[in-house]
Amino acid sequence: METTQVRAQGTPSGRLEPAGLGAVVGLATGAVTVGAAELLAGLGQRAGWASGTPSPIDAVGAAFIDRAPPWLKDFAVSTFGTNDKMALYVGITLVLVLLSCAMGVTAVRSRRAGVAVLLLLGTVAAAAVLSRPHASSTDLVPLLIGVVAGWWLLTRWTGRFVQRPARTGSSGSTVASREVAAQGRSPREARSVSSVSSVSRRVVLGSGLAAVAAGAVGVLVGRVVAGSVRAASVARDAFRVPPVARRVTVPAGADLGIRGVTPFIVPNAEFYRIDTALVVPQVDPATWSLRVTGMVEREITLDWATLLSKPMQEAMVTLMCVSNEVGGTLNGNAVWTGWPVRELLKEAGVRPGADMVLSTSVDGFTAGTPLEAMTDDRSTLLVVAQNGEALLPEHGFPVRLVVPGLYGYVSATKWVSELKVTTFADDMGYWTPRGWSALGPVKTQSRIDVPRDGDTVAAGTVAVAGVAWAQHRGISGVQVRVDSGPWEQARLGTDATIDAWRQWVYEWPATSGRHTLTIRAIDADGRPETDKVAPPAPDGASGYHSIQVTVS
Ligand SMILES: Nc1nc2c(c(=O)[nH]1)N[C@H]1C(S)=C(S)[C@@H](COP(=O)(O)O)O[C@H]1N2
Ligand SMILES: [Mo]
Repeated sequence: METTQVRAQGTPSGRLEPAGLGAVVGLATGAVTVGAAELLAGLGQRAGWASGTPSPIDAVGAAFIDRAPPWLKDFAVSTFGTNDKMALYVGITLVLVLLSCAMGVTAVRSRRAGVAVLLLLGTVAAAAVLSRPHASSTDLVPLLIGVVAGWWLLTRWTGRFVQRPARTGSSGSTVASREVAAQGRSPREARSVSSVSSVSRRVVLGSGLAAVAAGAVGVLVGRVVAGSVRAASVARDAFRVPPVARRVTVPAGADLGIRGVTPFIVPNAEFYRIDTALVVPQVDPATWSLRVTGMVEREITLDWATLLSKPMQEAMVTLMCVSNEVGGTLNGNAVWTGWPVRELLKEAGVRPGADMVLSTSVDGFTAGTPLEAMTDDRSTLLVVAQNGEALLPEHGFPVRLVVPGLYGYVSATKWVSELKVTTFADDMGYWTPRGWSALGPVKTQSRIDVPRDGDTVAAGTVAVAGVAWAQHRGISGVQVRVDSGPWEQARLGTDATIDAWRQWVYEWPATSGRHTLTIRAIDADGRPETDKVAPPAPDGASGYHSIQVTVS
């Protein structure tokens, strides 16, 4: 009977080897498990019963990021830049595909061992889900259901497509083993593996593909549903920037208007993004609050309405990532609107002995900022708007910190939910135990935006231009050196504030040949940036930015 069916569906030789069958069964199982879990996780986030990170992919990815050594973060950011999260997703997918195949191949040999692999992977994912901030046991429900679905499929398929070796000698000649024997293999070989039953390759591949497709749809729908958590996006759309008591304006000539140079004010949609959040936290301002805790006279809980009722200020501040390589673009300048943190700390009353404020994000990220930078007269703000618009979700909606003069990893907490007044002796920000310096003042640096490294330009006057920064100290000069010639002064854009970068341009009389262009910035105290070459870790890259161009 089965033989006829097979012949009718495909060529007699159209069967899968046990390994191939195992791979298909494994992929199908993996896809159904993950697809079901991701779909339910998305629904759970949308419906609001999930409190932490119910998506096993996101939980494993986030747990991985938290455990990644500094060199790996460095490598990821320098290789993939702000696409580092996409790279992680691709990596997770590849690993899942490999592990699923291995699980299936195991299951074809021993169903029990296959199920054991599935349960082991499920346990690892469960541990990741439970390790995320705000995790609750309900976050495990999607994964549990996914694993049960996978278990069912794995058992059913290995039962259907794989014939167990018979227990007694007499019934050893199953349909399948006769089939395999008919294929020219010895009966011994047919008995040694749990033999593959006579289902055509087409049936197996067809149902395998259907399962993988169903799993992929589950993942996609789950992500779309989770990404559109309504309360947060509705509130963001409805947000109007509150009236501002102190405004800043961009002085004429701050932007030199040179093609190819980073705009003096970077549009929000183009602003660099760096964070450990694999999934952008969706924070509903109605439920958001900021707690001030630790070494204070009185703890304060600040809600959204109260924050918006405070006298708001604008400040122009260039944000800067410590992972930026020399010549890199992990920085951006914007006008931020917010309420000064020192006013909030004044209300709370800082107790003597404190020297640090540990800010915490809803996703568990923390930054340790020197207390001084939060209480002195600089424009350290609890920010609600960037360039006159609500913060984008990926830049910290509804509220983030911006502190002039410090790298983002020790200051610029997005989705901020707590400020703990404490000491460097007692507390550490997220990156400090991961190999980064506890203190992160921005280093004086400069970058050539045009021409680009490797460009060919025409002889004559060439505009060499870019940006220079020394946040909270200010830039007083930029110098350009052609090959090993003398340092020449570049022309600077108008100074807006010591907290922002300055554009610069040097009209280079370019002569034909290959040339090296090197620049250095001078801060407002007259100190040139260091030529000492250093990698980003532990406290920021340094060394002159230099490019090669050919003049034709
Ligand atoms: N919650 C949270 N805030 C964070 C981070 C983070 O990982 N999580 N990264 C910091 C770092 S390292 C930088 S450089 C800035 C980047 O801010 P942006 O993404 O708005 O440019 O955010 C800071 N705030
Ligand atoms: Mo950063």
